[in-house]
Amino acid sequence: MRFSHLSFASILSLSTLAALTFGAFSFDSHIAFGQNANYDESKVPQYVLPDPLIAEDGTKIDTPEDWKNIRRPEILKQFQTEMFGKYPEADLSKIKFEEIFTYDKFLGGKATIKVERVYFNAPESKPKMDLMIVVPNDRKGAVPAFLMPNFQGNHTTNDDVNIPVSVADETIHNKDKSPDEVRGVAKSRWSYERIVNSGYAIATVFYEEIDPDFDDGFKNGVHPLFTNFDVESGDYPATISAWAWGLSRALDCLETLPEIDSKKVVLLGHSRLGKTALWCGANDERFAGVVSNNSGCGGAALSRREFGETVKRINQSFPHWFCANFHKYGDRVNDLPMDEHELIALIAPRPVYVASASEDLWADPKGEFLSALNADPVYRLLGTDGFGGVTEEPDVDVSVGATIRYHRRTGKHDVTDFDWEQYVNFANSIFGAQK
Ligand code: GTR
Repeated sequence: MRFSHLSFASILSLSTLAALTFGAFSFDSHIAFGQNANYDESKVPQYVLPDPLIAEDGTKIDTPEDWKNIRRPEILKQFQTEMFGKYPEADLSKIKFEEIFTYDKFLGGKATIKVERVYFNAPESKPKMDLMIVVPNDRKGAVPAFLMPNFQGNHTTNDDVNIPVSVADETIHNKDKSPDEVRGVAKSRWSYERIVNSGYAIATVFYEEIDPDFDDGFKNGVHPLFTNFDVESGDYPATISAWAWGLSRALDCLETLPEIDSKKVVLLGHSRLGKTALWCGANDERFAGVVSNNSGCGGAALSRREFGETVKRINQSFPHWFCANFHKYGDRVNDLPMDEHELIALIAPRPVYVASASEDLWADPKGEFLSALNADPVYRLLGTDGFGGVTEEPDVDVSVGATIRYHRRTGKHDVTDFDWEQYVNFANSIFGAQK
């Protein structure tokens, strides 16, 4: 089956364009949005998406076995070779965990915070990351958990002064601010009360502790530890691959904690970390579910639509996120052997949630929806109910789908309590309600 954007075409309203002009900036986005980008649906080029169920040799894939043995490895290889680079390899015997902090009075005594320091190259003290875990105190046994990396440090996710400061050695965020100035600044993105009251744990880590978010030729962070890294190759593990690998190590750590049911961990990421969550979930099949929050270009949004942020633009702005081979596709996205619906398909049959925001046109909400839709045939082949019969973009603030879910929240590029309400429901649909 071939898909074209034409069947889903719609014209953006003037009010949406106005919202874009004035509303699409967020603090963790450090380039000016929108310049020279296309936001006109009628100017989306015609394209044909690669069919996830046709193998490179033209064979139709029509059994779960052929998906698993033939097509899935092909698509995974395409993403590794042409986009994110190889998935990192390193000596995992060097990874060590050390509990450095516990505090059982979080949220007025409802939850315990634990911080596990993850050394990536023990006995060296660096690089390292501090994984903060929030666990409900009224749990009866091991609880399911969310894992969501943060943009500015663990202490920015809540006002509680007891939360230890986590700071990367090199960072683009809050370089000139003291930890106390930024404590709690991102708290609106962290619905700890809702999560804990619903019976879930949540773990978080400052993403720049894994790999700093700037282009230094891959010398800092965890890159020196990768045994399959060669900067001369076109498919070296770039920075998104490094962050993804770090999140896999966070899951290794969660596996050692008796209070966490580590077979029930949902990986969640926002924006560049939404791209990371999808890529990590595609490679690391231990994650029970994946949530892409406003991941946009290089995440859930179809590259071939060239709406909002494009492959060309993202490679210019963030050359370190993707491997060198991806940079070749700026002016020829139709030559990509894959598109982003297939990144979602790599997560199948595990549940996946794609979330957009109505004013976040830079991330192309429609392109994110179409990825979810076009991953459906793979989910169905694997015996799930896929997108649950959804074919049209839903109204704003309505969560739709089944094993693949989607919503377009009213508002900007962000993570809000509305989003969290949907993610807790999503986790309940996978694991059963915890309360
Ligand atoms: C923007 C970038 C997006 C998105 C965002 C973010 O600057 O263009 O791809 O990742 O940053 O991470 O907040």
